[in-house]
Amino acid sequence: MIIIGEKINGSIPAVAEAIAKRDADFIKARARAQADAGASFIDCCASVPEAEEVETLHWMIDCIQEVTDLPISVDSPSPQVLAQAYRFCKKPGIFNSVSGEGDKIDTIFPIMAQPENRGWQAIALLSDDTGIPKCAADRLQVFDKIMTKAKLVGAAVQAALDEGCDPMQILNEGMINTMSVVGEKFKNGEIFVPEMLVAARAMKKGVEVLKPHLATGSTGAQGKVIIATVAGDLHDIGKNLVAMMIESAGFEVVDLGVDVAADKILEACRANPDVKIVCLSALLTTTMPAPKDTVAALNAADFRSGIKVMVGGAPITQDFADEIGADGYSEDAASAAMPAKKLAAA
Ligand code: B1M
Repeated sequence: MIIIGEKINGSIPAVAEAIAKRDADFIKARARAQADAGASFIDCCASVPEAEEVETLHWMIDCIQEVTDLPISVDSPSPQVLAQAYRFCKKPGIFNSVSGEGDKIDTIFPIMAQPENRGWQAIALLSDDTGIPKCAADRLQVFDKIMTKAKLVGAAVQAALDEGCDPMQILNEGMINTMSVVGEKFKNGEIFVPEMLVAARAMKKGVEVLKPHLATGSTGAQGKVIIATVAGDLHDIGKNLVAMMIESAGFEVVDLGVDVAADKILEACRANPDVKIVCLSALLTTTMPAPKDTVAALNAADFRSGIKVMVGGAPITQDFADEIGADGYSEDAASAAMPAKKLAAA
């Protein structure tokens, strides 16, 4: 967890007084107290008229850096002020903040993109020129706009491709392995669901850049596949990669999305009588019963002899696949096409 100490802010009357009197001991004492209390960053906000802000922040940042080497969260509503004040910091800290508003992103992101500013982070507020969105979906739209501007992941993937890295290596080592780190951090309580969501969105952006280099385009000649993440499960990155690889191997893929109940899968099979394989992805130990139930429902269907069922996902094993009566299993997306081809030909 990141703790940002917010006690050095000119909107607090005692701090405003200390700033006006240039009482360095007061600011230093607050910085020290927050460091001792376990802060990861010390926020520094002047809350003075903009004309005085850079000079004031300079003085405050110097005071803080005299007593602690914690990184600083440079806090101002003005991107122009942030663009000057961050230079007073001895080590990378946080730009507090950017948002979809005005020229904030366009001012701050190019600074962060400079190689000498590696390590600087930004707090992104999910508001824009229309104000604070009323619902979560609209906030996420602002988030997407900010991430698109940041082009962080896509640019990093593109840079690796430009340097001649193998696309499969970028996917496996750069992206899937990173997701394991995200998973570990979540398990250890260091990050929470929103951070996992951000990581998932970043991964999707990266996969978009990678896709033309991994997938060769589908002819559909191998037949039709229905793919879904099982009921109760919202994880779709692995499923999407499997779909991409299978499609690339010549299959036509009907993707039913996430959290797909058995009856929906049966319905889709009836609507696609030429389907050859049903692919089920499950990521949670708690959703492992869902592929079992789905296979059972498919086994009871009159069309079962005409289709094959393949399962996969982190908690799924070959033994589990055999136990629930699935016809095929694959450990990862890269090797999913092979059993799919075999099943389609059987
Ligand atoms: Co969640 N999540 N998550 N999560 N999440 C895991 C899976 C977890 C391992 C993290 C952890 O605790 N270490 C853990 C599961 C623990 C368990 O069951 N034992 C977990 C949990 C607990 C949860 C929630 C319950 C958290 C909560 O709310 N308290 C919640 C559940 C929501 C739900 O589904 N109902 C939840 C939510 C989420 C987000 C929505 C925030 C997000 C998913 C967003 C999205 O997918 N659009 C998310 C994420 C990102 C993860 C981690 C960090 C990454 C998953 C991922 O995309 N991996 C994950 C930790 C981890 O994986 N290490 C975690 C990369 C992807 C390429 O790998 O999906 O395994 P994967 O796919 C692989 C193979 O499995 C295989 O191919 C791919 C590789 O090539 N494969 C198949 C997959 N499907 C296949 C099908 C096949 C063949 C192969 O044939 C048909």
